[in-house]
Amino acid sequence: MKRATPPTRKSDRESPTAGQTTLCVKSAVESEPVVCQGALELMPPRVVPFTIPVTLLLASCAFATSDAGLGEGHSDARVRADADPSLPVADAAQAASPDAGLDAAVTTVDATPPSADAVPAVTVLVISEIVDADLTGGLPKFVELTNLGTGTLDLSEFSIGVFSNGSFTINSGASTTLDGTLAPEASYVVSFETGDAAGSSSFRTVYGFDADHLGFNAVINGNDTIVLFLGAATGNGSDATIVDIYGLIGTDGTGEAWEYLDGFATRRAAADTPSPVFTAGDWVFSGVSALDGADAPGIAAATSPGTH
Ligand SMILES: [Ca+2]
Ligand SMILES: [Ca+2]
Ligand SMILES: [Ca+2]
Repeated sequence: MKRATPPTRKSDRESPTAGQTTLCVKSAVESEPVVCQGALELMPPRVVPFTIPVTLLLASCAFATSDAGLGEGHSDARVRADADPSLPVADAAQAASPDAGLDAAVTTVDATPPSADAVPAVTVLVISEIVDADLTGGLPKFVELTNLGTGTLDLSEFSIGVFSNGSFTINSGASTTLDGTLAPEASYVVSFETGDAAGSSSFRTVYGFDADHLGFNAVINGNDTIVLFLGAATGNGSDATIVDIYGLIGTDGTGEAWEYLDGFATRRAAADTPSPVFTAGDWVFSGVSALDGADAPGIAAATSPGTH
């Protein structure tokens, strides 16, 4: 007896042919995994069929509403030349319902926002020294940055945010953008001295020169976390990328190994890679009160702004 041939959906019947770069996005049964099917044409004449979970490609595809030649519920998608299969899903809802949001003639789905691993490879800017001394006003206070890469950096792309006393949000609500450029192996000093100015500051009294960046409020005093961002950050800093960090966000440094009250911390030379995760072993700590009562020459001898 002749057996009935089970019905097949159009996309199941169609075999990829040479010259096609079409992906068929199936949505007939919600419980079924959504896949892209099609063929990549390798200049002639080889054709390599493939089946890829669409969840890996949605972030990289440009979708069009053209259903020509396709059944109801199908859409035409073309792989962009710069498609990167490693990109995560941009919108889980879109993955669950492939036709959602396809009203426009062409909809490009953006990739997820930048994260820590999106920092350009050339960015090797690190926090290299933290100082909170003990002259009047608890000064000088500074953060030193060092370019450990091989290219000159545009510092206007970076900012510093302070998370005070265990806070989860940036002091004063926003990070402070830097300025100027920084050559390879050079260091840049940010002075935290309220009201300081070129030629006049506790920093200059101690070291004999001005810091590269003046005017930060004196908001660090030993228990505060300092974050170097790529981009300008607000709130909890999630709108920018953490390049490097000293301390832990949400942790009061009092009593922690990294506390620098009336003291300092110096990054080890071997710790030559910025990281959004703080590693205490990357640092040498003076310990609390190491600069208690130290005069200007004593502070200058123990610390080294501008040199890593
Ligand atoms: Ca101090
Ligand atoms: Ca503090
Ligand atoms: Ca230094």
